Amino acid sequence: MLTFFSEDSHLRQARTELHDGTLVTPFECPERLDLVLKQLRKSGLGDIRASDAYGLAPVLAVHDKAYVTFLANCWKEWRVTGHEGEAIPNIWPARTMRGDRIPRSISGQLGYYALAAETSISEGTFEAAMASKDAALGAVDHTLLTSEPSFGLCRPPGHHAAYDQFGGYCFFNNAAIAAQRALDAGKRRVAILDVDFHHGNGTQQIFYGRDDVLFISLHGDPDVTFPYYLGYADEKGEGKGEGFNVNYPLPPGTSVATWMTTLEHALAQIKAAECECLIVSLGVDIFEGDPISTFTFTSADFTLLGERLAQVGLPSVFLMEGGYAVDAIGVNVVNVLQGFEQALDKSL
Ligand code: SP5
Ligand code: ZN
Repeated sequence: MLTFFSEDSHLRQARTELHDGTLVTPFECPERLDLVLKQLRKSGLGDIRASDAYGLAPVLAVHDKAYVTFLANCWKEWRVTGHEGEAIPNIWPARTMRGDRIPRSISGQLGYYALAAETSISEGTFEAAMASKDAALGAVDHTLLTSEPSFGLCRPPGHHAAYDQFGGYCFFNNAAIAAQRALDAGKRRVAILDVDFHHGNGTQQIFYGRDDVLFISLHGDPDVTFPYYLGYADEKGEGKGEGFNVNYPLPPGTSVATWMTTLEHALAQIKAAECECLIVSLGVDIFEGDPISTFTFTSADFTLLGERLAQVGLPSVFLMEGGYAVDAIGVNVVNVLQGFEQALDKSL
């Protein structure tokens, strides 16, 4: 399996994350990339290719233009207006305020375009977000051309990024960008299966009114887990998108047996919807050792997940999302991809 990746993904080097009331070094750190790359090389899974630069057109196919402009300019504007630290929102158009105006001030814009405050904007953030979606696009293009599976080593991750909002360490929604690419290349319906510990609120929001993308997510119950305000089981899509959004919220400590049984339900939906391509939002923060999550996958369980996904029998693209137990991140990601490849080989 080929991996697509851009060195510029290293350019996001934020120093601050608002966590439990203090500013800490972000969990979503550049070492994550290097550790996955190291394990990919060691595993012999396949070549690692530098992805092409695709520019902004595929981003603008799923994101708001003014939002993209905000991201491109935010760091510079924050600096020239005399701020000391990294750009962190501290006020929002909350329920009792106006949401119909975008303030001129960068502080006002930050709150307008943010859905969470843990994700600081820093020098290089926009450039890294561009690199990340290029990895996703390189991967999906390879799979569209060859029907072979591929891995987009995306960083920063994408699934929390909505049409015009960043947060949850995400800026551009890489899975949404890739799914739209597949549709534009002629696929009639694409499934996005989100296995990250957190609900993929951004992906859900982008496709909520559409029937050409089936979004299915297994995640920590938002009643007690980030992102709290989306990801409940009664969110099923709207208008012609009704029935094309499926959420499986699961309680903290959910066993792997229960998770895998839930996956069977998810895969049955993908089959029933006659999807022509599978995009996996691959967060390995379902690992038992993850520092911010509460699921119980062992490294060996990730192999079983990859094997099961191969049996779906669709052209498949894996895109990196979360996973913060850095010591194990390489093994956990590579186990999914190797499990997938080995099961494919067996089925031939
Ligand atoms: C892509 C992705 O996985 N983003 C996750 C963003 C999570 N951000 C907030 C996490 C808050 C975690 N609180 C856990 C408290 C543990 N002491
Ligand atoms: Zn996550």
